[in-house]
Amino acid sequence: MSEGTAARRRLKVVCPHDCPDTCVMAVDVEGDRAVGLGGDPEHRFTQGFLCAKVNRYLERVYSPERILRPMKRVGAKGEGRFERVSWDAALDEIAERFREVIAAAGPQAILPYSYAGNMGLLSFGSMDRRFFQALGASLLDRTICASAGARGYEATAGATIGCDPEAIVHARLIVAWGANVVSSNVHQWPFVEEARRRGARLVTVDPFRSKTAEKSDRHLALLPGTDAALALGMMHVIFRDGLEDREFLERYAVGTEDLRRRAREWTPERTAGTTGLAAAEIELFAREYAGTQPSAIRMNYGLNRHAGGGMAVRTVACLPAVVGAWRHAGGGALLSTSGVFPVDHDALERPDLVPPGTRTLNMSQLGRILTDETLDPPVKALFVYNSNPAAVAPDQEGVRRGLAREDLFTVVHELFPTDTVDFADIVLPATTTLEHYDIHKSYGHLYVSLSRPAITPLGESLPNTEVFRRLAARLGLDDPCLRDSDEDMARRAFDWNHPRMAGITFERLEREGTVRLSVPDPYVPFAEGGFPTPSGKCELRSEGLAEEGCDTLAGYVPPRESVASAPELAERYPLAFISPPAHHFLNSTFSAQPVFVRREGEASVTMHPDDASSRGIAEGQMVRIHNDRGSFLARARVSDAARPGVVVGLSIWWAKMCPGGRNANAVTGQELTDMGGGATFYDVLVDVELAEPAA
Ligand SMILES: Nc1nc2c(c(=O)[nH]1)N[C@H]1C(S)=C(S)[C@@H](COP(=O)(O)OP(=O)(O)OC[C@H]3O[C@@H](n4cnc5c(=O)[nH]c(N)nc54)[C@H](O)[C@@H]3O)O[C@H]1N2
Ligand SMILES: Nc1nc2c(c(=O)[nH]1)N[C@H]1C(S)=C(S)[C@@H](COP(=O)(O)OP(=O)(O)OC[C@H]3O[C@@H](n4cnc5c(=O)[nH]c(N)nc54)[C@H](O)[C@@H]3O)O[C@H]1N2
Ligand code: SF4
Ligand SMILES: [Mo]
Repeated sequence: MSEGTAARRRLKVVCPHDCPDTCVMAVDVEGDRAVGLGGDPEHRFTQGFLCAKVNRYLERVYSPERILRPMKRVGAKGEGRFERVSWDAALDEIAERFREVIAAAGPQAILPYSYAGNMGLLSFGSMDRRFFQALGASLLDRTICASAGARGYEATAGATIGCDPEAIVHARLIVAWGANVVSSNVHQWPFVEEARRRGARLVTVDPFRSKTAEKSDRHLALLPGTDAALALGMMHVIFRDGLEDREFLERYAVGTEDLRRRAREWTPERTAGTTGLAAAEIELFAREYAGTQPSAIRMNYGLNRHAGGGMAVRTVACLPAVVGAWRHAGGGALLSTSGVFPVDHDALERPDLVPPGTRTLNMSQLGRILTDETLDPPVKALFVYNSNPAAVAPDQEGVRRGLAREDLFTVVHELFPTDTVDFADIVLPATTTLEHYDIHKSYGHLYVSLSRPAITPLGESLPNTEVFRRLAARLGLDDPCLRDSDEDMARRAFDWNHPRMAGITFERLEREGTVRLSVPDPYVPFAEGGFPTPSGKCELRSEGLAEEGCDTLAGYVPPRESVASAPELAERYPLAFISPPAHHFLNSTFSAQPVFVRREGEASVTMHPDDASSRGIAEGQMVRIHNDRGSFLARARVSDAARPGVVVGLSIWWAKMCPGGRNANAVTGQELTDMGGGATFYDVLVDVELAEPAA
């Protein structure tokens, strides 16, 4: 059918990006071309709109910059010069190089590197895992985002299950805690607004006056990494004044007396000293929190990117039990809804294929992995997909040194010529969500969705699943699961017999596209206890943490790099540096799309007028942000949106689009969090200096 005469049809496709909202989009297609796109008006969470980024998705799908054919490196590593090759030639070369690596150093010298560039259950982790596991490659611990917070939350509540995001309309007090809802969870915002129309107040806990803090009734600008201290200070006031929900604690929590004793040490004055807040602010917030029910704490991951990130989330997650907020619809805490979905990861990923004794490498330490000469076997082949480590991984200098190794064979499966692509030996073209099949859970709502292709893959692009299916065949791997179709895998993506899937079948999903999990509406998971912890209660003390070398009682683990905890380092680098998401970027996705680059302007850092003037820095000047790990250049924005002592560089820019070719991760480090082996992106001390001669 020619395009001109084709009838227009509307199809539903799921947004696959790493975002809690997991929107369903309505896509208008004529012939084989998508011509329009918007939010699905029938989806209760999407509510008919998309974010500023995905509204312009067709510009991404049909971008002239898109990688549409396999390519092979012709320039030096890092240069990004390639020539076209056929899929056959590309797959043959990968198979041959993998065979050589296996013969010389064993299969564990091969490392897959992926994260959540695509969160579809198939694209994120299915045939890829099967392939690398059947091959015997090193395993990757995917820690770069949420592993600390998830572990901390689970220690307290048992699973990443929290209050129903839609029920937040019933809350009377909403706390955005390390969460920039307006930018990174924008479909939660209408529910917050509705609650406010009904009289709720919004308090934001964030070192930076984010877009969400700007729109809040109150903003508590604490020092980075001190959230657990604030939570303990609140508990001090709550217990001291008898504002706790004694009955809830007695029936549904363990460790209350221990926590009460610990909180006694956290007087408002001590808490003020640690958090940089005023004692009166802490008193007021604690009483407001305890006295306003239902109260909902919407955490996101901002507070988990610190040395004590696991404990921070764990301790904040204790607050709703202390005040009994879990009793009410719209009360409690929410970090992620992931744990509500009975995903059958074993069926998707087939961990039974992993050869015994296979090592696991932590993705947050890629620089070390690629440059450590004592690693046995060393990593000789790297396969990157769903990720852009040259821009997003900490310690950029280390990562780049590793990626530049002449003896490292690197494959990158991508849609765009990212910083990481520049280091590839072989580049493979990937599809967008409009072009492939997938099935989705969400980490910010309670709906399961099926996503079917709306258009034929552009150029020679292929979905992740098909690339690994073809590679498995090329390498002669013969487990039948390596030949499963996408639909075969989607049919096994969930435990359909789980009570939360009651009444939901694959066929129903095929008919309806999106289905709410079979949980009460509103879902009030812990109104009568029932925490999925070992004790069945909310674990203010969690014995399981002892094995991980952590304090079993909720508490405070200070930042690794702060003026208080590293005074000697702070003499040279006195400013805390955080690099949270820019409104128009999604990690480093969209960071080269012209319309969003225009809207974000250029890489910048916001610093408080006091910190700027003491360094002779004025608005708009080019500055160098530096520490012992590295440095990058950015435009200075002088504003009290950053609290004194804190510098904020909204991220993540492609490094090659920044002056000097480095972004914020030039100064971040590879040290890990207290729990979950997570990255510590916001646990960083720097100094800032003028990078241009004074006017
Ligand atoms: N537009 C947009 N949306 C996104 C993303 C994006 O890049 N852009 N990224 C997606 C991904 S991968 C994720 S994980 C989520 C992340 O979404 P969020 O968790 O909302 O983002 P974060 O950068 O983790 O930080 C949120 C806020 O925490 C603040 N913060 C930093 N350190 C601290 C601290 O120590 N304590 C407290 N209380 N606050 C702190 C930051 O200033 C920021 O305003 O969003 C997803 N959605
Ligand atoms: N300084 C600093 N660094 C950070 C953070 C921060 O706040 N500050 N945030 C951290 C966090 S929370 C996260 S989650 C990580 C995110 O880091 P990444 O997971 O690397 O996320 P992106 O940078 O968005 O890169 C994803 C890439 O996957 C590609 N992609 C999309 N769909 C597909 C597909 O179907 N197949 C293939 N093969 N590729 C696809 C996209 O084009 C994109 O280039 O970054 C971390 N890094
Ligand atoms: S990035 Fe998030 S908010 Fe934007 S369309 Fe996708 S799921 Fe929705
Ligand atoms: Mo993330």
